[in-house]
Amino acid sequence: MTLSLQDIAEKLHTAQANATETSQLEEEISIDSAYEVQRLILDRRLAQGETYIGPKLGFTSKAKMEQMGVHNIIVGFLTDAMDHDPSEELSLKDLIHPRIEPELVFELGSAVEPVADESVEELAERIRSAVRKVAVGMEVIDSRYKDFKFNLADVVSDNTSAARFVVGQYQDFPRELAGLKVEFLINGEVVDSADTNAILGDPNEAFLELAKMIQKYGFHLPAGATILGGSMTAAQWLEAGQVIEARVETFEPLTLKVA
Ligand code: OOG
Repeated sequence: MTLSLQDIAEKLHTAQANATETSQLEEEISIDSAYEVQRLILDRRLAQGETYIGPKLGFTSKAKMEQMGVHNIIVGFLTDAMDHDPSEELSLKDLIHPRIEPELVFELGSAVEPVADESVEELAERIRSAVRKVAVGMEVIDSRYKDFKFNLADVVSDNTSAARFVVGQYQDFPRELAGLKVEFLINGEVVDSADTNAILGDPNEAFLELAKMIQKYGFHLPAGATILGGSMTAAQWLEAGQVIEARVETFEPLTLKVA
């Protein structure tokens, strides 16, 4: 049976809503079609009352590319329903097989819309200068696919596994972001470490990658948008009772308790 893009969106949306895993796509769809599926899922989430709050980048670090076997930068969407307050315990009840990863989070001061005939570098610079705040964050990813296995078209269709995110204390931007030490801890033990240059060799490059994806796929950047820059380390499985901590030099550490 060949599913239409609408059918694929429905299958993935239902898997997410019911927290049940589903099979990888049998259909060979193009990456453009996979972004179309993602938009159809966003339509469903907006129709159920969620609000779009910004884009997230994925596979901006070698650690993540190697862990998941996908070597292209991807973008997904975030909604208010994914925004978890880190002062509250995270329940795993509505998730399938969640993992967590440390990221940098940017907050836009003013909206950025692409304009005709602008170069990708110009758009990247406008995004960078619209960013007002930056924080340490953590993203909870929860692939809707069985065994957390996917190819590029699968993961783009599945809104890049986006599930939840938490944001630490915002700092003013611009500020120095390159070469800062990163530690990822579970129950007080360092389970992975990196530095912020794990993101594209310099986290400021995230704006260029985002600009490319916006010109290609039309992601919106409203005023106040939240942008996730992608994980700096491999992701870790989440389990009940854990205390997860992301530390990035010069920022307040961010802690999340799992219920
Ligand atoms: C896909 C999402 C990857 C990141 O930060 O690299 C991602 C996945 O690993 O399930 O968000």
